[in-house]
Amino acid sequence: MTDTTLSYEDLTALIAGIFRKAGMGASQAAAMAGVIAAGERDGAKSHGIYRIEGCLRTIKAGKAAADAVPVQAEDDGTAIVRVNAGGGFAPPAFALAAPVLAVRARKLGLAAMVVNDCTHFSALWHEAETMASFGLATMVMCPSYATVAPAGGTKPLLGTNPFAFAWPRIGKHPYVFDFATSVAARGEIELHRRAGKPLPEGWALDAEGRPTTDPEAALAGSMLPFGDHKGSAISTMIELLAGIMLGDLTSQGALDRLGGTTTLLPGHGELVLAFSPERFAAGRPGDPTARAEQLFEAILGQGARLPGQRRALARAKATSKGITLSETEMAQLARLGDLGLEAV
Ligand code: NDP
Ligand code: PYC
Repeated sequence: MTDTTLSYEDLTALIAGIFRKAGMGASQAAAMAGVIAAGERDGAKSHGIYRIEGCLRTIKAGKAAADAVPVQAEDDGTAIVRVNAGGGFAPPAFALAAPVLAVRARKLGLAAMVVNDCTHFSALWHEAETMASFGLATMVMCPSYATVAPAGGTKPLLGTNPFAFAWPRIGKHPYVFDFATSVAARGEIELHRRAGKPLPEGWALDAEGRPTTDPEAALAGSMLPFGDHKGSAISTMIELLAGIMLGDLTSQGALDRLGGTTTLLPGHGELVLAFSPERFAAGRPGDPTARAEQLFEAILGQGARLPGQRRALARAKATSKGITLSETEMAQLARLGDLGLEAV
């Protein structure tokens, strides 16, 4: 098997071509491709190229609109910046409203982006890092589809509901954490299934509510929240804030909208909260940027690593040496590019 090594830009162009073939406009395809290529570049494979097929299947099933153009709601000058993805994917909607959110958060100290009617398939660190690049501390969250049992329960109800946070750092990769509120992302279960590997214990229950390490049984049963009642409560908070509060679907609603299948990607809303550390700290002693660096140094000083550090290293390596894909992966990209929606 011969591997192929590509630059981030070349991989982005290759993926954008696939989405163009599937009916997307140039800017939408570029936003989608950038996020997926970034997953490969940063060693975040659960949200890399393997997600493309799911996106195409969701378009083909009529559950996401390839030709949707996101629309920003009329600006009412408040802290809420609203963008409707029009039934399309989240990355083009986020790309449209991110600069507006940055200006609003700097002006008011705190502002929120509400994305409605989007299909969200990607890792959230992309959104968090983008806002940190504007010098803003950021929280991002969205529901998913009902695949996770609440702590103490045995049936899927909550989503894998990702939650990300970024703190901007001058001249350094921001402090970013980003995780599913389930023990693992569903993408990880699918990657274990494809590799024929058992799951670690404690990740999932089978359809009868018994603990399982079989990925097939886990996909048919329910995943578990991380940290028992703690992850379960954070996941529920995400259903409330980024589902119900936004007048959009919960994870159960997103699953129902798909007719109960998780082979397609879920449609719902997304919430991005951006904070200006300078505005919050104004008039108080100490510079928040310098104080944050002292905290990071203290963490590192104990031999611990910062979240986001592994991705930053993977990115640095991919930027200098390229992104390596297997022959099978390259063949699949070629097939998707040739056949478009016919491939799925
Ligand atoms: P991981 O468990 O892989 O990583 C969680 C976070 O913890 C990362 O920020 C990671 O940083 C950090 N981390 C890991 N190990 C350490 C360590 N030893 N010390 C310090 N920090 C550490 O994430 P998940 O599998 O839970 O989620 C993977 C992705 O799936 C996320 O990007 C999430 O957004 C996405 N997702 C998307 C969904 C959607 O609906 N769109 C649903 C669910 C998940 P680093 O990256 O540097 O290793
Ligand atoms: O990995 O859990 C996941 C996921 C669901 C939707 C997008 N990613």
